[in-house]
Amino acid sequence: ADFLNGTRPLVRYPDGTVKLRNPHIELMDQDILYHLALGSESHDLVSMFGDVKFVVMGGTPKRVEQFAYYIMQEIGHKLPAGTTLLDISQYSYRYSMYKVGPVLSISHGMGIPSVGILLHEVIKLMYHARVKDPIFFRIGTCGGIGIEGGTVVISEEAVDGLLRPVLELPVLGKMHSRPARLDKKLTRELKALATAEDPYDTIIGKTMCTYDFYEGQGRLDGAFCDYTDEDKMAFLGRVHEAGVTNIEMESLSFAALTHHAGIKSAVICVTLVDRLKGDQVLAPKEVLSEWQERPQKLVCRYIKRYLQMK
Ligand code: R2B
Ligand code: URA
Repeated sequence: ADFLNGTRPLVRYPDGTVKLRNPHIELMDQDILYHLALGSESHDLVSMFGDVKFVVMGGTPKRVEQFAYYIMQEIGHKLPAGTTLLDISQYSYRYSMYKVGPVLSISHGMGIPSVGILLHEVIKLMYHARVKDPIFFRIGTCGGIGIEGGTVVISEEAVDGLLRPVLELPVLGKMHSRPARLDKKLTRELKALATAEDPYDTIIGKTMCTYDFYEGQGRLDGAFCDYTDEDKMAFLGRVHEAGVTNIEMESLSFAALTHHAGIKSAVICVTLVDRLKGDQVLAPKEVLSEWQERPQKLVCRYIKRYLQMK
């Protein structure tokens, strides 16, 4: 039924398990998921991860650990007495990963290269573990354009710093580009889970994804700046005009690689600053931490709804 959505390529087996668009992997004796500290022969990936349905990614190890504990409480998942959640990828010293029943919560670091490496390995993990029809979410932070701090933005599309909806990557000396598509239906379903009681807005918008936090996002407060305040405001005005509501640093890769793998995905970010009013993230840390729970709440509602429907 997912295929009726019409946009994702047919890269799954009839039972919904993830098919890899790489003929080399099945010919290998073992596949080491180096940055996850896992391997297809050293670990029984089917029994460890075969029941996964949701992969939730966020930038920092702390946030994804928090999300794991939060979702555990919300879905009533019980750990054996006296035990705590384990960071499955702790010995990678790169990313953190927690598993709570059908939910994997994984940190992706900052920027397109970091999330890209992780997605290669997590998509292969889905394949090795024979996970069926997984759904991927990114819960993140961003800068808003013309919206109040603390607003939740669900991305309908990801574009690069030149407003192009594609992820470009030089491969074997040539530029390759992949469409950065997100699941429209999933986006609408998430939006429908925002309620009038939420003391903040949840909107759908176009997300600009950049290679840098400072100059790449038109900030005046980096170590370098070769443009004026007027140049910056003209740029933000122009992208706002083109429909951009928020700016962050991973959505392009997240959208492009999940789409290429035939995996349904969504990006939900909370705005930390209105870029039309300033560049620095000034909100106190208690406020920032409450704001960062907002995308988690929305994804949690989706997961609970899904599990109740089963
Ligand atoms: C949002 O926040 C980070 C930069 O502060 C980056 O990972 C992003 O996309
Ligand atoms: N993350 C970003 O990438 N940009 C912001 O302005 C805030 C968070």
